[in-house]
Amino acid sequence: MISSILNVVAIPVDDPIAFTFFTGYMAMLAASVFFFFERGSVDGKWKLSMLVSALITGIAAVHYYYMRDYYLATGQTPTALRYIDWTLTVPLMCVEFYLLTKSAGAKTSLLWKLILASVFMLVTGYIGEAFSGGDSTQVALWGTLSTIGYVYVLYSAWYGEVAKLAKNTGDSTVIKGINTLGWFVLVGWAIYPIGYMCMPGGWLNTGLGWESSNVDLFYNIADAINKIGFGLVVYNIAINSKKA
Ligand SMILES: *C/C=C(C)/C=C/C=C(C)/C=C/C1=C(C)CCCC1(C)C
Repeated sequence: MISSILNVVAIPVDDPIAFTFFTGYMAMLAASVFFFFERGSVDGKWKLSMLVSALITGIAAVHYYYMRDYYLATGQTPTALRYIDWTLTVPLMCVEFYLLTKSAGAKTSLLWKLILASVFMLVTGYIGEAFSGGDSTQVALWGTLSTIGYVYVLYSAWYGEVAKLAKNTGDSTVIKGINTLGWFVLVGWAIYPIGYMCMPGGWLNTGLGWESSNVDLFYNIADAINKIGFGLVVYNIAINSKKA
């Protein structure tokens, strides 16, 4: 009664997914405030990277605010909100790679290739999630297509253009930082396909009987690791790299 009058949304004590939605929201918000204010204390050439870090976690915070409500009100996965969030934040992570390697001559064509690959990854993933209707073949097909986009970004960060440009910066802090971001893409980003395979028709769901509600658990944990982690790596580069 009171909760409906005041529009209070309670978090059940036995619902870890609701818990991660709320914690995720708070963590993203705090990270965003941190990156935004720390932007003022780093060298000028890193200010834009810091702002992008703040935008990534800030955009995520707003989406978590709504996703948390959606989940609590319906008990369903907020697929559309999730993918809107990712479609804005993942390209911004590509912008981070571009900004970090710009001093070594990164061109906007690199930025567009990374954005194109990540948008391809997300559009195909969205089709798989929103329209497969629990059909295993569809889930696997769209998941496989999506993985092609993922592998492109992964390759670029480890062996491709991003990795080569990082070396050419001649700045050991940038080289180490990009290497750490590469690990985030390899390990942190790999959590997402695990969540994806928990949905009805996914291998972990049909094969191992993992609950489909785990989709959001994996996505929420992965988002906190990757979005805040990326920002912290950038912050670390900004405060430790040699002054230009
Ligand atoms: C802040 C959000 C991030 C870093 C989101 C990353 C999302 C992925 C790496 C998603 C990847 C997927 C696959 C590789 C296959 C299955 C479908 C996806 C979209 C979950």
